[in-house]
Amino acid sequence: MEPSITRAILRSFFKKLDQAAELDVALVGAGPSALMAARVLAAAGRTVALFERRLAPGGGVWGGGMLFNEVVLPADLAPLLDELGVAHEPAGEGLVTADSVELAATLIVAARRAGALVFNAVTVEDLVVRTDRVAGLVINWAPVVRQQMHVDPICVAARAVVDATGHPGEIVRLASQKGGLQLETPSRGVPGERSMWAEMGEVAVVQHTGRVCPGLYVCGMAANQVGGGYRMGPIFGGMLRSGRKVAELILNDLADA
Ligand code: 48H
Repeated sequence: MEPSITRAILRSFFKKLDQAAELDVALVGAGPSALMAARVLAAAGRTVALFERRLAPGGGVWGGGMLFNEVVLPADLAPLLDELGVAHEPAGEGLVTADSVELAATLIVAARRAGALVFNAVTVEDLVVRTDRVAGLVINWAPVVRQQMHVDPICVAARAVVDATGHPGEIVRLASQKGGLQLETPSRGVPGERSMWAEMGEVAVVQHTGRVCPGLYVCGMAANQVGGGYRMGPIFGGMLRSGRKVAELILNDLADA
């Protein structure tokens, strides 16, 4: 039986990897904004994959606020939580709370069930570029990168790449520094996020979500790196809205192309 188990895993895994070799959308990171975006894009029929360096997708949701495993969301997102099946409780001031483990797990399942491929323990270490655009991702096993093994990566092509790497905003920096691409951001660079101002940060993260150069988009905390927005702490409405916004922009752009 053991050979059958091995072959079953290999066949199924390589079928997924083969599908990911040429994608409509490749998302770097699988935090809340990326998971939300992947769900919307996959539900619209696009081929989508998430590449996440950690073993567990979900990004910063699991830990709630300072490891108190609850997160806060604006009450107007209660219908979305109901649609996803995430329990929530009123918390005053137009807010609700939700169990962070339930939210993280649900966002992962929702993205998968919509048809998004998930590659965990995979680090995006570089971009595939052409003269004027981003054309794909350079990927390697996260433990290989962490151990600094001298192992060449492989690539996946994508019509749209999304930097959803959270606070570091790694991919946009790579595009401008190493890829030599001209950023369309207001500062033409990456000014970095600002200190805590929850209300402003929640709005800014959605405002700064969008295209940064042909083929490359940014969402979630990485968008605040690019736009110089405030941070907001453990309130996740902006992340979910940002993911939805980037997905809708990409769907429009791909339809026009
Ligand atoms: C593969 C990578 C790579 C790489 C990073 O940080 P995240 O949860 O992302 P967002 O932006 O959807 O959500 C941000 C939120 O969790 C948060 O931090 C908030 C609201 N902070 C507010 C505040 O004030 O602090 O997830 C990003 C994911 C992580 O899982 C990384 O491991 C992964 O991206 N990642 N994966 N290749 N090069 N870089």
